[in-house]
Amino acid sequence: MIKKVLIANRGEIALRIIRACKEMGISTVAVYSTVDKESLHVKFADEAICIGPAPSRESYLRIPSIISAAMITNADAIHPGYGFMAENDKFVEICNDHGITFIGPSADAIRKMGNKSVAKETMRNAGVPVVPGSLGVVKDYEEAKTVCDEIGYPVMLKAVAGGGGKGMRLVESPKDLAAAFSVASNEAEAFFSNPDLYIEKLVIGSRHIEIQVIGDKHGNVIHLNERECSIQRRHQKLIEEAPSPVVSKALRKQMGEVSVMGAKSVNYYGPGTIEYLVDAEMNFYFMEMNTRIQVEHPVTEESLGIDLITEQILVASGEKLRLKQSEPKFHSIECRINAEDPEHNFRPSPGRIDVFHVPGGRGIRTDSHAYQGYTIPSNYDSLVAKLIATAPTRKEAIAKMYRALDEFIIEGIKTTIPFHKKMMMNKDFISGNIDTKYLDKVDWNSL
Ligand code: MV4
Repeated sequence: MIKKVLIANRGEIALRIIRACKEMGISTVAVYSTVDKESLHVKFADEAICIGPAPSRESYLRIPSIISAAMITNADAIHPGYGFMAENDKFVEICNDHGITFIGPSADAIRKMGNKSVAKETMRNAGVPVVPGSLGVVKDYEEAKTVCDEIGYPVMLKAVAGGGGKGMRLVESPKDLAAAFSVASNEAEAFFSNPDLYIEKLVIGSRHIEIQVIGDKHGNVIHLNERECSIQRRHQKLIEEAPSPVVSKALRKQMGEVSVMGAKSVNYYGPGTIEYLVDAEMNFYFMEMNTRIQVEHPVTEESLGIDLITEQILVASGEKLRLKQSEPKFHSIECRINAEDPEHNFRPSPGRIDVFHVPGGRGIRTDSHAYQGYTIPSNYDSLVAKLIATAPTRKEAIAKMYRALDEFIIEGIKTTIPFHKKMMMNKDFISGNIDTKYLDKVDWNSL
């Protein structure tokens, strides 16, 4: 059993992991950059080690510093949270080489899912529906032309090393293909040091619905239903919920079953998420697999009454899965409260929080590393808090969320609270009539 965990992350997720460890009787080691010295994850961990200056490259992304911190403190495991080291297969191998348990999937599973074209082929072979397109990488314009003429326009050129909306390009007609192919390939080389592209037919009017899976090291994998994540802006999710207002029991079963098959095909263990595009006819297509715990994991937890981080640590230490697959028991919604000004195009608004009053009451959960007097640094993401409202029905969860947003008082910085209050009153949101283009005319070429 794991006795001491180093948390290779910051912010709310670091605190979330520390809380789970404490409840499990596991010691915790926080790492932090100089600007994060006053953050709650540092204050609440049993030990804390400074690993460098503010830029992530020199701290949270610096492998030797993280491994040294784990060795010095005798940590037997590292939890990567999300972002930073979470999907770095080399980091997993380095942990293994040092006898440190990486709390997450194998390096091999991360590598397979990290290459989006390999991931797609792997999923297709496992019986997961995929968007029609090229079989693997398209090596040049000639080959691209053949594929596109066959599947028909519009098409999406996607970087195999991309993901999360990075490295995609829409091509509306054959005359644009040659230029788009070379630009996309050059950009992919510049951004990801890998020029390889694959091609898909454009799926229109789509929703983003994802399936949570979890596996153990004994080959067991289950799914924990879906999350609806269609309220996004520039590929940043703002609202997530579980279950989706549009997924039937039958569709949930079907999406869940193929997701389990897909995860099993890469011997997946730990929590993971399989993302799907779902079109207006409720056809679903594999997009990508996230081989980490995600920001929005709390809505799955609250809809089922479980603790995913606890289960993640248990399976990492070799225990058999003890969760049982089951239908959602509650409806849970998460609003991401970011230090951004929704009235000015969501521009970042870091700075000192002068007033911080957190809402409470039945069915309300606030995951946050912030407090009154804390300064949101400008070096990292802008997440200040995740507000999660849970109730028996979606209608009640929305009403509860509105009430909690109204109680949430943050002064000193601008936040996305006013945006969320509008959304909770929006008739399209209330009716569940939302797709991924709801918030922005999709800027397909933004990298
Ligand atoms: C697509 C698509 C339409 N057709 N692929 C964006 C994130 C990345 N994981 C894949 N993405 C998309 N891939 C095909 N063939 C539309 C998107 C997309 C999107 C997907 C989910 C949520 C929001 C989105 C916003 C814009 C584009």
